[in-house]
This record gives sequence, structure tokens and C-alpha cells, in this order.
Amino acid sequence: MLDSKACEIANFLVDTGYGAVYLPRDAYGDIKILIDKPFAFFSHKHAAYLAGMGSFGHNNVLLTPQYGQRVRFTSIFTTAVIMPDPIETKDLCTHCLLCLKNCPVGAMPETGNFPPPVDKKLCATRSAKLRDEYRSPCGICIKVCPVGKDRELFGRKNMSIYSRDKKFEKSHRAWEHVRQYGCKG
Ligand code: B12
Ligand code: SF4
Ligand code: SF4
Repeated sequence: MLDSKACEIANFLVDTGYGAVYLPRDAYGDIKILIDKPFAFFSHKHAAYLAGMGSFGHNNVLLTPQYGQRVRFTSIFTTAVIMPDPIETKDLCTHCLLCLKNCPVGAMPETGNFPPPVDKKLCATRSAKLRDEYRSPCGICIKVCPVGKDRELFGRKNMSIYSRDKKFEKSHRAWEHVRQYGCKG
């Protein structure tokens, strides 16, 4: 959807009289390519940062006030002059380290320059393994992040829902039920 919407917007700009091309949301053919070379030719999260959409989180992904990190980007290069929003100077990350504590492969260091570098190989290897099992890619670090107004909308303000808290046993049983279908098990 991101690619087709970006294509539509670029085409609209061209029809309106401006040069415009969109950049694909990911631009790689297979997750396994990213194990050895985890870079794209263009970084959407840095473009989003410069476009004033948010600030970086401890897990190196861009945080937005509306959706935390549960948001994906695409970008359009155009000759149209569009007023940018100011760069987000507020640090939206609460430094709670829930992303780090919940990462199943320990891909994030606790200290170092902020945001500390994620071990891309470990992370990409996990997603490649999940793909081989016909599962969706990982994303636990963005799921458990408390930032974002979407938390209210989805009734997920209490972050202990992600721990094995007895209070949320009903939700965990429902998740386990769902996960038994559509994959190897
Ligand atoms: C390659 C890639 C991966 C690789 C590497 C991840 C990474 N951190 O770079 C792997 C497979 C591991 C991966 C995993 C994930 N990804 Co990914 N990925 C990409 C992709 C295709 C390119 C990223 C890239 O090349 N960035 C450019 C480099 C320069 O960025 P960087 O290395 O993070 O740079 C930082 C540091 O390295 C450091 N740094 C860089 N250079 C230097 C130099 C010096 C001297 C120093 C000191 C520091 C420094 O500072 C930078 C700023 O933080 C983008 C799509 C795109 N085309 O942008 C999606 C993208 C970044 N991924 C995304 C997502 C959501 C994920 C996952 C959650 C998986 C999922 N379920 O989709 C995980 C999160 C992992 C994590 N914690 O980062 C989203 C992020 C959206 C957002 N809100 O920011 C993107 C933008 C896709 C999209 N179209 O929306 N991804
Ligand atoms: S996507 Fe998964 S493996 Fe990668 S850094 Fe986030 S929690 Fe860790
Ligand atoms: S989980 Fe906590 S430390 Fe990690 S990015 Fe979100 S607010 Fe920052």
C-alpha cells in the first residue's frame, strides 16, 4: 500500500506540473540480503526525522507522537516546494528500555551514543528465520514501546500486558489461540 500510495502521489505531482519520483518503502529483494548488507540506498527514517515527523528511539527506529514506532514510511523526491514542519527537537523516547529488555536476540546495547547501534545481523537473522517458518517479521521492540497516542485507541496503555501477568491471562490465551493458525506451530 505504501508503494502504491507513494506512486499515486508522485503521479499527482507530475500531473500538476512538478517533477516527482517515489522511493520504494524497503528496496530489497529478500530479507537474507540484509544479513550481510543491512542498508538501503535511501533511509526513510532519517528523511522522516528531517521532515519533522518524530525523534529516534533507543532501538534506532523513529518515534512519532501519534503512533510511536508503529508506523512505516516512504518518501517522494519532488521539485515542488513544500513548507517543511520543524525538526522534532523533543526527545520522545522515555528511555524505559522496554525495547531492549524484550528483544528476543539481545540486539540492542544498553549504553553508548544515543541511539546506540542495533546489531543488524542478529535482528535480520531472526526475521529471516521467521520468514523461513512463514511467519511475519519480528517487531517486538516497536510493539512494546509505550510512546504513541495509538496506545489509548487500542486500550494498551498498561505495558505490563506484555509480561506474563495473571491480570492479562485472558488476553494471552487469546493470542496463543490466534498463533496456532497459519504457521508451522
Ligand atoms: C536495512 C533495514 C533493516 C535492517 C537493519 C536495521 C537498521 N537499524 O538499520 C533489519 C533487517 C535489521 C531491519 C529491522 C527492522 N526494521 Co527495518 N529497514 C531497513 C531499511 C530497508 C534500510 C535502513 C537503512 O539503510 N538505514 C540507513 C542507515 C544509515 O541507518 P542506521 O544504520 O540505522 O543509522 C543509525 C546508526 O547506524 C548511526 N550511524 C549511522 N552512520 C553512522 C556513522 C557514525 C560515525 C556514527 C557514530 C553513527 C552512525 O546513526 C544512525 C541514526 O540512528 C529501511 C527502509 C528504508 N529504505 O529506509 C527499513 C526500516 C528502517 N525498517 C523499519 C522497521 C519497522 C523495522 C523492524 C521493526 C522490523 C519490522 N517488523 O518491520 C526492525 C527494527 C529493528 C531495529 N531496532 O532497528 C521501518 C522503520 C519505521 C520507523 N518508524 O522508523 C523502515 C523505515 C521501513 C519503512 N519503510 O517504514 N531493518
Ligand atoms: S525487530 Fe525484534 S530482533 Fe530486531 S531489534 Fe526489534 S525486537 Fe530485536
Ligand atoms: S521502548 Fe522505551 S527506550 Fe525503547 S524506544 Fe520506546 S520509549 Fe525509548
